[in-house]
Amino acid sequence: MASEQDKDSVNSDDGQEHDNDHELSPELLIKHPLQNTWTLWFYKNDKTKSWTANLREIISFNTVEDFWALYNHIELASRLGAGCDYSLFKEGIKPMWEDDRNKKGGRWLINLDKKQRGSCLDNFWLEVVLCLIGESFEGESVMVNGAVVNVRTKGDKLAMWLCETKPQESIVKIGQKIKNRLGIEEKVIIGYEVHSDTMIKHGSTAKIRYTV
Ligand code: MGP
Repeated sequence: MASEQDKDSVNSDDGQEHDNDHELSPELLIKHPLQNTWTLWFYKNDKTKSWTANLREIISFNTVEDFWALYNHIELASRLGAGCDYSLFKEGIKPMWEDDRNKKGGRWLINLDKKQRGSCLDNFWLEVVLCLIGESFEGESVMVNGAVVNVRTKGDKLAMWLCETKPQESIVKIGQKIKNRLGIEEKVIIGYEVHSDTMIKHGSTAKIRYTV
């Protein structure tokens, strides 16, 4: 007959007995929920296809643990090919101007110079993503739809997409928060563009509505 001690012990492959007495606390078993479910999208620059056909929905997550599992599994932005994008948006919002929740909105745009791919791009993108999933914009978080990183030979870009263009006060507050969180120097000015302007821009810059 097995003794009490035998019942609480497990023989592993190595023939040694391991104590099975301690149950894992719920804190270790339960994943930490995020306030929103987020979807990662990937854009691969294939010139034979349309912009929309190049955009792929990858996966959605709604816990801290699932976010880190995903983040650790995918390539860093700096290692993506030229012309590729990552987008992270609230579930149900497509990372495109045409989506109903983007239509009236715009983006805070951070243009990086070529040297910054090595020094800033990955840290900035991670910080932007953590701002999103951590709902770092307090009362203004509801205005935030998602963010995009564009990997481009001419200079990479990061953008935070918002659902509105007004009120100015809220938009500017979000812009300031991004600037602070990324540690962007005061003298570096970033601008807010409205998607309806970006769509019809000629050349590389659209009309800037607000700056911080
Ligand atoms: P881009 O990928 O945002 O920037 O837009 P890129 O490659 O740096 O180019 P630049 O023009 O800003 O210098 C490139 C092109 O992709 C746009 O001109 C559109 O043709 C297309 N495109 C980009 N976005 C974000 C959208 C979108 O939301 N909807 C559609 N239909 N096309 C888009």
